[in-house]
Amino acid sequence: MVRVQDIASESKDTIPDEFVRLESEQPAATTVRGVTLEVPVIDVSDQDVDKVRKLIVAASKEWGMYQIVNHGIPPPLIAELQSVGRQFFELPQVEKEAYAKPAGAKSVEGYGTFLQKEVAGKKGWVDHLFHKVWPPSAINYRFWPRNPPSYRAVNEEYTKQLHGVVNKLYDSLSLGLGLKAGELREALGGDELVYLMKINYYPPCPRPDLALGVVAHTDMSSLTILVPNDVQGLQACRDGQWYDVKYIPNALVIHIGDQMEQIVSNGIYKSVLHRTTVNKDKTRMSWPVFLEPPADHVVGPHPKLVGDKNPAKYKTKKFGDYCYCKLNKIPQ
Ligand SMILES: O=C(O)CCC(=O)C(=O)O
Repeated sequence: MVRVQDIASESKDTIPDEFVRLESEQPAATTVRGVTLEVPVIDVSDQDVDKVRKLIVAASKEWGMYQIVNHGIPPPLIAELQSVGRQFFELPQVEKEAYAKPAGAKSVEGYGTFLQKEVAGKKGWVDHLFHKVWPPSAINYRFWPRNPPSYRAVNEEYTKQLHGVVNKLYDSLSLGLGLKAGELREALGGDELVYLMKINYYPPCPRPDLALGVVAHTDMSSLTILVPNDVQGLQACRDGQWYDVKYIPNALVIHIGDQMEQIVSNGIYKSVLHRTTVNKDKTRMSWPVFLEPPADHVVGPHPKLVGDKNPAKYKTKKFGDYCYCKLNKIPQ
């Protein structure tokens, strides 16, 4: 299997054709320059909890994306998470291939390239590693790197610290819909809610004007909590235009995903359309954790949010079926 990392190391001035995006997608032609999109930045340590909740709810309705600062996850832990992930991707290719997603596997877990079936056979300039980090019953350590040796301890500690942030966000979003604090989390899987870690590795690209990392998409998750490195690359779509999202050291980027928008909130919250660009000289990396219902968990508009005046706008179905349709571009 050829990885983008290999292609990048052999590409000096040009890139293979399959990485040249259609003109309608090329970042140079489609990015609004001179403007960094000011997605809301929310200080979640503010003692005024009502104010914080209202900011989270408003940002989830209007933007579907925001950054949270002073979230309580120690910056040295975030730096360690980045360091162990980077060390994995810097291992010799043969070592990384030991973690490759097995051919034909149903789960996305493992080291891989080219996840999506793309328009016109185009490819994204990115390799990735997926593995579940929570709940313990869902973890398959076969996909957790054993090298560097601290990889597991660091990821376990990050996951432990993430619970507080996750619960705070779900509770705020639940109250924002007029539900009780725990109800939204319960509707999305409760204690079985899956935390799926992904590491994106975007090697330097000689033609960042023509290529994309991850193509435009909304996440299938309910929420995504993302740590980027300091190389600019995340873009959000707002009113049909693409904008760079400002990098803020140690902030967590929050995306509202499809399960939150379409399913549980019946369209009240908005999932964000986003994509990533790549850099000519630097490696960009990111660590999204997708918060997903278990595959056989049935998700639909929350019964308390639908009625005669508010008919359900989305079908109720198993999360696994939702993903199958989305990945294979079958109408939901
Ligand atoms: O790298 C990023 O900042 C975003 C990654 C992303 O959207 C994804 O992996 O689905």
